[in-house]
This record gives sequence, C-alpha cells and structure tokens, in this order.
Amino acid sequence: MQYKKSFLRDLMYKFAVYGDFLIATPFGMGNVNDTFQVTFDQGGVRLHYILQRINRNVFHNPVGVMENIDRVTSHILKKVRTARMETKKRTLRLLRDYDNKPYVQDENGDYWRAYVFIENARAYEVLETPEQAYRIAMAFGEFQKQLVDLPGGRLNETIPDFHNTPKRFERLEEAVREDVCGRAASVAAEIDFALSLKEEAGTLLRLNESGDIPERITHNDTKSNNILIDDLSGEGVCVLDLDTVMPGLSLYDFGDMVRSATNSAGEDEVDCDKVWMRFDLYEALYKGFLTAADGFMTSAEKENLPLAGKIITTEIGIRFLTDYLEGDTYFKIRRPQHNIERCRNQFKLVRSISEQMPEMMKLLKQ
Ligand code: GN1
Ligand code: MG
Repeated sequence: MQYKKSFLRDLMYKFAVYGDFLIATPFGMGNVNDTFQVTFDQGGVRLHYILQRINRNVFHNPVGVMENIDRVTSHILKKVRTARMETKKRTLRLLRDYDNKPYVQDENGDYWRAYVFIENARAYEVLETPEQAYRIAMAFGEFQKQLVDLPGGRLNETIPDFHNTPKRFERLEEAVREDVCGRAASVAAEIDFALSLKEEAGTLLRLNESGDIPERITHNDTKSNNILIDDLSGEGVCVLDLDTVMPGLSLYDFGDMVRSATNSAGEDEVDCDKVWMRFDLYEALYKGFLTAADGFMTSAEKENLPLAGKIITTEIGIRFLTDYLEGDTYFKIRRPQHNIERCRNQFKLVRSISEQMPEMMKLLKQ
C-alpha cells in the first residue's frame, strides 16, 4: 500500500473537515483494508483521524458496508448520549463529504472512509491479564445488546456466508482439488487435520437452521484488537472494525473472541509450542460476555459457548489454509509462508481448546 502524500491529502479534503492536512502514516495490523492515521492542524491544534481504503476484493458492495456502519454507529451514539454513562463509552464517528455521504471515492473507483481518531486508548494484539479479557468480552457483549433494537430493516449481508463453516470447508476441498500453486502435498497434515473437524464444525449453523439459535446483529470479527481499551480506566471503550457488522449468530462473536483473546502468544506466533488456550483468559472472557449478554441470550446459545470457540478457531484456520493453497489472494501476508504459519497456529489452538473442553463445560455448569 504505497500512496503519495498528496493523494491521501486530496482524499481527506473531500471530507467536510476543518483545517490543514499535515501527515498520514500507516496504522494498525489489519489483514484486509489499508489504514492510515492522519494528522490535521486545526487552528493551531493537532487532531487525528483514521483514513481507510475499503478492500474491494473482499467487500464487493462497499456502499452497503458503509450503510451498515452508518446505521450502527448512529444508533449507538444516540444510546451513549442519552445514557449519560459515567465511563466515557465511545463509538466510531464517521466523517462525511460535502454531499453528506459517509465515504469518498478516488479516481480508481476505490472507496475510502474516515473516522475521528479515539485518543488515550489502545488495542491489544495479545492479552496480558484476565481483566483485559473480561473488559473486551463485556464490550462486545454490550455492542450486541445495543443493537438488539436497531431500527430499520435487516442489515446488508456484506459478505454472504461469512461464518458459514460448511461452505468454508467446501472451498477448502475445492482448493485442495485444484491445487493451483502445487502446495497441497506439502501441507497434507494440515489438510487431514482440518477434514477431521468438518462434521463438528457445522454444529452452529445446524442449530440455527433448526431454529434453536436465533439470528442477531453481530460484529463477526471480534478479534481482541478490535476493542479499544482506555489507558486510564482499563475499560473497553470502543468497538472497532465494523465492516462485517451484519446478521449473524451471537456464538460467532463469542467464538472469535476465544480464538483471538485466549491465544497465549497471538495468531502471528510462528513457534506453535508457545501457543495454547489460556484458561484464565477464557474464564474471564466467559464471565465478561455473560455480564453483558446474559439478559438476551437463550439457554441453547449459552450451552454452546465452549464449542463456539473451537469452531470459529477451526474456521479461521481453514481460511488461512485455503488462502495458502489458492496463492495468498485474500489476506495480506507479510512473509511468504505467513498464511500456512497462521493456519498451524490456529490448529494448535484448536487442539488446546479441545483438551480443555471438560473444564470449559464445568465452568458452564457452575
Ligand atoms: C481479517 O483485517 P482483520 O484483521 O480485521 C478477517 C477476519 C479474520 C482475521 C484474522 C473481512 O480481519 O475474518 O478473522 O483477518 N476479516 C475479513 O486475523 O475477512
Ligand atoms: Mg479487524
């Protein structure tokens, strides 16, 4: 993602924003979009914004994505304002262009959006304490709760079948058959491991299809680094990365939290001996999520919380594996073997979750 400074400046000037552009620097660890922190001089005061290019290879309907984000952030902002919360809960705030649209386009037809930067808070790739896990889960749980009464119709399904694990398996099997890069033989062990999980991985979808688990508005990308933790209070103050907010299952969100927040070393760790599920973090995550979501979750949802972690970790693992087989066309990679390394990391975590399933079930029964 090489862009000229003047290119980024001109994009920012398409938004109705006061002041002079100073600088834009690459920001964050996203695997999909291009993100910059932008600094403006506003009458002698420096202010930051986040500028992001929406990846059209991943999001085929960027306007639909922005429509969802606009509805969701406006709704949450209203709630945060009326609740006059003591803690400074925040929400992403979109900038608008001179026609009041929450995005702009460049000459290549790419879509860009900008947010007010949230100061004095940070996102964590690898969690250190149970307290952080508790706060993160509570923030994602509250986010779901805040959206229970979102007015207007169903949100746009911006990536259809995003968490349809059986379809993800079909795609993996197709990638193995086609083997366009000739990589399948070298990762036969990973492919076998993935296929051994196929049957169980369809559980959440089956529960939804049978009517046991309801559709809700969910975040769908609840990585631990998608919550900003306040530097002072330690609270989860803002939910980030709203691209995939759409109809989904509550369990997808809990599952992806387990996948990202309990990993002892983080998803980029290459040495799998350092990767396992930290039970102390799981327990805190579980309690934090229930604190916020207990009121609206059904018993069928609660009973499947432990399994959700295993299934979503499996799912993201097979997505990395599939992308490796297909020639690294989806996720951004920072080294040639990155996708297969990520896959191995996730599969190690799946094993660790499996081993600890009895303790997870015990916690559920308490
Ligand atoms: C992608 O870009 P990022 O890190 O927010 C991906 C998620 C994966 C995640 C794995 C739209 O999210 O589904 O879980 O990478 N987002 C999309 O790190 O595919
Ligand atoms: Mg993200």
